[in-house]
Amino acid sequence: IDTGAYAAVDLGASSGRVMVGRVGPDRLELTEAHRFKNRPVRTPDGLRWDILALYAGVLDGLRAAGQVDSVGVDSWAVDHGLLDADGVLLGNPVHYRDTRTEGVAEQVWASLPAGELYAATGLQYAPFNTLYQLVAARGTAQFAAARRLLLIPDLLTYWLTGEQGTELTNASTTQLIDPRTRDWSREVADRLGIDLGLFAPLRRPGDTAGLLLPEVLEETGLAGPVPVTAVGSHDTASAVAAVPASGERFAYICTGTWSLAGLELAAPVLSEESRAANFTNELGLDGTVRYLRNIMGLWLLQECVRAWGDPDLGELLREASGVPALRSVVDAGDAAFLAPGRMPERIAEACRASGQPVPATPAEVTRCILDSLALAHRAAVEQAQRLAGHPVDVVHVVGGGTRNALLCQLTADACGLPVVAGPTEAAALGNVLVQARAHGLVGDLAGMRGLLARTQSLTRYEPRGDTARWRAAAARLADR
Ligand code: LFR
Repeated sequence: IDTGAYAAVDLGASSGRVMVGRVGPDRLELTEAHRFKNRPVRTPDGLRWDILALYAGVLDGLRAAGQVDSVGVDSWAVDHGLLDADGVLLGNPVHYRDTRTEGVAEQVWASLPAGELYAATGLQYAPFNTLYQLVAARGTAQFAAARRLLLIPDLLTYWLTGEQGTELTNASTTQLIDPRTRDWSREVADRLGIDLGLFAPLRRPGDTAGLLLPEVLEETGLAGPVPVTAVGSHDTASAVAAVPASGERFAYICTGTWSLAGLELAAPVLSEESRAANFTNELGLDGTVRYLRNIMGLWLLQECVRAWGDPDLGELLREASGVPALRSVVDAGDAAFLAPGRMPERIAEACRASGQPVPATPAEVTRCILDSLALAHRAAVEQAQRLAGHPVDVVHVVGGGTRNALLCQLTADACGLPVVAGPTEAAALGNVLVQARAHGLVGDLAGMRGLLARTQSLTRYEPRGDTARWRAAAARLADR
């Protein structure tokens, strides 16, 4: 056989989808079988993922997908479910934007200084890293009853197959993995009193995770056996795998709710300078390191659009393109924008506090957000090259933000580099390609990328002059 069909379950912060990828020697086609909303729920206990609704969406999607050769699951990182001694889920997984981790990092650093933690794990500071979530959960009745922790894709894989594992790329976002050995950091776990026995054994992209259970086959109408293949289960790992680059001199920006901007490296960068710049060393496919920075991304715009009662996005972007550039910018890397709610007000406050004109209309706020994102992209791409000693000639933009032509053009302008935008469904494509590879249909990472470059539609944006203006704006922002 020289073609295969693979179902990619790809869960994002605002929607989930099940895509079917058909792969052959010169063929890579992706169709959407099912898309469903991911609607987090605020209860008196905090912000929670509606995991059963997500799982129901996965089952509906597999039914709609029809017969496939394998299934792979990816989602956002760090979050997890806790299971009791019988393997039963203890409550709804906590959302990484929940406030329970406020102040926890400082508490952790008192026993394990931030510098040592970075040297051991290479992970950027983010309040929601699994490590801080675990420390926040300590002392709760739920945590006392927990015998196993499964990251979101691993939890869904467990429900689909009955098998427990911890996929490596996503495990690297827990802040309990040493990026040099690509294995658990016993030292960090011991010093913080975290029992690594909570975690199921590591598995790597390409490993077989199990077979769909009889009740899943019945529910979805699929004929067994259907294997579930471990993929880069961190959505960003799958998206980076699907960057259609050739060679090594490229930066990438995975856009969506977040912008994840950086480089693919052969080894982690664990310097103090890198820590101060808040770059992370997450693990990618085939021994690679995803050296990148988390930028708030289109979350800023999504939250404004929600506050404005969902106006037409196309119209809003058209108007925003007519607003003068760089009038006011905010730090799109600032964790102050992490929590949901009141986003237009919070952006206005940030502009006022820094003595800039306060954007008034939705078009002005939108322009402020896109200029700010472009500047944050510029800073990340520029600093990553410097800190890693790894120069680039092109910036690949993948993910949902590729649909936003204004953002792509502004990113090219700000970086002073050509932007190649696409594919949009990068995470699903990376997921599919790792499954296809496990079944012998594509070669190494370079082979996967070659296939993407030949089959996917990509748009190129050349930088438009005026780099001095962006440089000056970047310097202003850095000085604040
Ligand atoms: C993107 C992403 C980022 C991660 C954030 C929270 O979807 O996976 O890589 O930092 O979500 O999990």
